Amino acid sequence: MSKTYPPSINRRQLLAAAGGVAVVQGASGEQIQVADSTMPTDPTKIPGSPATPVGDRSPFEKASRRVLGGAISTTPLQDLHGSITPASLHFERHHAGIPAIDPQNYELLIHGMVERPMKFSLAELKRFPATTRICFIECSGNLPIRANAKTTPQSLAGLTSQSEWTGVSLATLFREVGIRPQASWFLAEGSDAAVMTRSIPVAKALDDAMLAYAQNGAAVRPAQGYPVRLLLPGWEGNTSVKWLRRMELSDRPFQTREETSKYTDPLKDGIVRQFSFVMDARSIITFPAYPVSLEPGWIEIRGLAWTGRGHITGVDISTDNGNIWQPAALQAPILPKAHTRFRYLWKWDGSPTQILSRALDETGYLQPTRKQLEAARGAPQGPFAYHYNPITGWQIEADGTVLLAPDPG
Ligand SMILES: Nc1nc2c(c(=O)[nH]1)N[C@H]1C(S)=C(S)[C@@H](COP(=O)(O)O)O[C@H]1N2
Ligand SMILES: [Mo]
Repeated sequence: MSKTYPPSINRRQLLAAAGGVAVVQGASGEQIQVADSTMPTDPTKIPGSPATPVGDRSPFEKASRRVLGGAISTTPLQDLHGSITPASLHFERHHAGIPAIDPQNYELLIHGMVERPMKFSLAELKRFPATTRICFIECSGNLPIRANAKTTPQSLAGLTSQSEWTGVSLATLFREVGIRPQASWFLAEGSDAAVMTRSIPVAKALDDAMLAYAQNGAAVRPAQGYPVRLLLPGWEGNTSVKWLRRMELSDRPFQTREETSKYTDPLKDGIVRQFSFVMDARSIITFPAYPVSLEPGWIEIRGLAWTGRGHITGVDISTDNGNIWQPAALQAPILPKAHTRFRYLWKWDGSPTQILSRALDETGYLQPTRKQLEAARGAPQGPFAYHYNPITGWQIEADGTVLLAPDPG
């Protein structure tokens, strides 16, 4: 379904309205009186529906995840505002389905190189001092390489979502069990049928890792790891093990399937990168994007930028195929390891062009072009690539059609 922007009569052009008649400004500045279809309808005298224990969205709202083959669903980035992803639209990635876990029977074991191996119930975890933070989770495979021109932001980058997570910091739990000085890695194991396991450096645990039992103020959703998931802010989604059942401390990584046969990145000359945990800076313009179609005039270019290394410090926009770059405005609060919304006001004159965005983070890392990325890492292999974050953008045709930009160099 394609929508046209800007709409022919918009709020800005509405000068006055009274008694069902509105005065609007015509294309050449003249004032026109029209029957006012832009005014709200009269308040009804018929009482509306009653209060309910759990709310639903308006039946007119259609934003939805796109389900790909049952094990993946993507967030409709183009339909969201602000920076929080509603839990019901958080992307999903599970290797063997969503297990049904009764929180009454939930137990977490921490053992290995610790003074006091311990099991924690959910209620015990909730008794520890709580911590809350907003951050994104992004799958490291968040870019279909063979995307065609009719690709939406959701298809291009819908494997990233953001929540406010609440739980207990891993440092607190590791103090409780008394991790030994030699313990430098730990295994995180899920209780799903995939028994997802990853080795994580203890340094990350002591830095900012947490066990999350709440998402956007409510219990973590089943798809996101109910009742408890590991949360490693800024690191590839795969390491945030869901339905967490066990953590084992060790003095070395465990070399699990998910870090040997998968989640490694081929580099040039047959070398493979392992334990590439941190997500690099990336940005995406979510409006305008396929499938909207534009009319010449003022347009607010909107999108999201994020980096696993800390704060986004800038987003540059080019509206001329990458020749000139101008800074976009960033929406506060700008949080570390979090989706940051950007906006850029642009007057489209009707000529075909490409609009592009590139993110800059606090370490000075600038989102690379595809050529720069491939010069450093080699071309991606297979239909998906991990940690593949080149500059992307949108091609705007003379008739206002918006398509994925073929290759913004
Ligand atoms: N136990 C378990 N944890 C898991 C997975 C899984 O299949 N099983 N998938 C991982 C992958 S690949 C990603 S990208 C994130 C996705 O988190 P989400 O589904 O909450 O978006 O969870 C990770 N944690
Ligand atoms: Mo993933």
